[in-house]
Amino acid sequence: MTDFPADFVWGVSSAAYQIEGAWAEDGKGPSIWDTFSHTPGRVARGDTGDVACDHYHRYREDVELLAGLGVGAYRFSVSWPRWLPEGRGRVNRAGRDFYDELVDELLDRGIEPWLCLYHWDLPQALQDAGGWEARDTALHYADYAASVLSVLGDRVRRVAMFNEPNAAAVAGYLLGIQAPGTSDLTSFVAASHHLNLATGLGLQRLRSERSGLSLGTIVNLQPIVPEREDEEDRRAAAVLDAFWNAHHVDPLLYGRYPELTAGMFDDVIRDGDLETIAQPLDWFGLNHYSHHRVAADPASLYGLALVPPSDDAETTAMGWEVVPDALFDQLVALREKLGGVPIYVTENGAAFRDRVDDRGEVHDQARIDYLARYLRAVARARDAGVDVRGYFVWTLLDNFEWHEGYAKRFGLVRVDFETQERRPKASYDWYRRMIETRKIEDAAEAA
Ligand code: IFM
Repeated sequence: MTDFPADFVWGVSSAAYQIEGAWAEDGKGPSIWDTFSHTPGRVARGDTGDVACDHYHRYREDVELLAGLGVGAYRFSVSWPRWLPEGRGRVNRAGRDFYDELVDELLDRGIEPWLCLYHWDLPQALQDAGGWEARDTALHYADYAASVLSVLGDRVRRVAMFNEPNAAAVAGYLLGIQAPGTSDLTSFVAASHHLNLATGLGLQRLRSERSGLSLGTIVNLQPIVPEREDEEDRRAAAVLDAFWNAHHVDPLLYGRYPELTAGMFDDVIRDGDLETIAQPLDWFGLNHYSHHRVAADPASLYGLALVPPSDDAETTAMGWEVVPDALFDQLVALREKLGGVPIYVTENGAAFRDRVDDRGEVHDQARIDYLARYLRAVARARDAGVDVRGYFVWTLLDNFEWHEGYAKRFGLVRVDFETQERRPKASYDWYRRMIETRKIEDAAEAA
């Protein structure tokens, strides 16, 4: 049985700060992640993205790995401060040339570039002016988007406005565990709204300036499960569902915030904002890994607490429960919301404690199993009528996993961070075969 059609898009995803390194080279300005990771105590073991996978210098080798994998698509993000060191105004020629060459290299190898305009590395200069709490940041974002596409738009068709604005808002402004490290409800609400406003303004701007682009945006959606079926836990789940999922879906699709939390936004919404945000999308990107369990807890921040998976639950090295059915459920639920907008799974994957054997090889069967099971959930959703048109593994290379540093490895390719040697894991061969055959069973047998 063929599980996926010939035109199904197979890809991998990455993010600038997680792989590029060269943090202060060739005119790049600092980002909030440079500042955050250079602040003692913010990132595990004091890791920073200063060098990361040194992709800035080794991108040709990495494109070679992509070509060997046989992917038809590669999602990468542009570092805003590499393009515009001050966040606005002057374009950094070397930064622009880097992405220009990357795009050409991909196209030369028959790989479609999927360009994401924002994967969390806001220019520090804009943070100094208020970051996402400031409305002007959304206006600067639209200018930045237009600048990037005025150069790359002759070769790049697929553009994602944002990667996971919800994670940027929750982790960066509510929990303060990621850059810029703020933990405040008012800041969170303002940042959430301005991220949405930027999405709408960016979509409007690109549509008005260029034809032929395929514009979408990417949200990390995880079903929220109440620990107990009582009123308190159900309410806690509804709050988290609004904060995490609905704040970055409902305004885009319906031009409103969810009823439960809409009142929080009264002070930041200006006339016309919701209409600006609710722009048509050519596609929707779903990043998905697991679900969250939540319980009411009056003693915790915002009256709710995440419940860790039980001891006997199957988990990844991130402590995330392995629940392929949650991806199926999420896709089915999205179909209802999106109407006819096609879906791409723009991230799915797993960190495991990979073992390197005597020959330097990594037989990461756990990752292969995870990917195969989640892909079955995608195939089931397609059979159930959900219009899923592509799947991107997170990620090609082991890389800088944000506040967790380098210890959490998600890659299909092992990176030795001392030498920068890249070595494909067994999952790389598995995914290559999966792409070749489009049959999950065949691919699993080959592993
Ligand atoms: O590494 C991240 C990525 O940057 C955004 N989505 C989740 C991944 C794994 O945590």
